[in-house]
Amino acid sequence: MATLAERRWRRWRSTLRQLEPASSEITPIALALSRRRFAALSGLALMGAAPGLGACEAISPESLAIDDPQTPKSKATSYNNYVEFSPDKKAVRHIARELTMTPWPIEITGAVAKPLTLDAAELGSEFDVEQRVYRFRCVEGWSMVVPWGGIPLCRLLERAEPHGSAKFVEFVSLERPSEMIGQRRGSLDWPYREGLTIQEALHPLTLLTTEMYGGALPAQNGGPVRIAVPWKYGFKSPKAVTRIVVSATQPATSWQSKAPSEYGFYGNVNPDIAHPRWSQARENRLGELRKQPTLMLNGYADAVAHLYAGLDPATLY
Ligand SMILES: Nc1nc2c(c(=O)[nH]1)N[C@H]1C(S)=C(S)[C@@H](COP(=O)(O)O)O[C@H]1N2
Ligand SMILES: [Mo]
Repeated sequence: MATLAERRWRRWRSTLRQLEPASSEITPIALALSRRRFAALSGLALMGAAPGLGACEAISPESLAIDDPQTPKSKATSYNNYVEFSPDKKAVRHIARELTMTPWPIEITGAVAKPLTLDAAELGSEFDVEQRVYRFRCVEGWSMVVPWGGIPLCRLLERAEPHGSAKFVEFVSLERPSEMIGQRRGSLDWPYREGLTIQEALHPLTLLTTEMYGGALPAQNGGPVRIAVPWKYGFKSPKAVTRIVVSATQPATSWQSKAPSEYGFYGNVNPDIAHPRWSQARENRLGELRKQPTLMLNGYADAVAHLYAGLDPATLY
């Protein structure tokens, strides 16, 4: 009997074969950056092609344009998954108002030559803030289209100079039960933790997000700083990030630890692979009555499918 993970992997493998025939493995950072396959695959502009570590690829704005109408701000900021505050999506924004967002130190540490700590308030003066309209798909079946503003995560990572052994990046959210009243309950093992492979973390679509709809990121949406990874289910976009840890080993993540058969480490959007309890083929945009088809890798397959050829069968969902 094939396990659930094996069955899921088989379906992923056949999907990926169609999308991208060549194979790659999780590689050390230097090799990942030398590949430069992202630009070739997606037709995205490759700028500042410095050799070796620290070359962050840029994305041309045209390649990011999407036809989908933006979700009204009132919807995107009033229906929130944020277990640190409440399991009630409509209550989150009221409770999250209590969160003190200054000061907000963000530490980049672990397998890096130059660990650094920055305050969220300094990010906008230290780095260029880019505007990105992304699709966002929750694993529960609702979705939205949001104009975020933020800094490509690779810009921060390059400043910290990851070691050649770096293979993963872990994100640790705030733990402050005095304000985050949901943390007084053991619904998750606090703090909320998420993670990406180093290639995913360095991918130019991965955004350290500080703005939404042209203003500061509200507390209920993860302010002052969250991650946005548009080709993955929403739980892979952690809110209230305070620590970014580069490591050689795969970090344990909150949802995977809680329900490993339901939420994998990768969490990639795939309409062909059902959640054990519901189909993922369709989604409901916030504010819309009808459901619409979910796109492979949330519509970002051309840009990211190459990241997933040849991965460990047991983990790719
Ligand atoms: N720290 C933290 N990050 C989190 C969550 C959470 O509960 N805590 N929920 C995740 C889930 S399941 C989703 S769908 C999105 C929701 O983001 P939104 O409220 O901005 O729509 O945040 C993700 N990031
Ligand atoms: Mo979610």
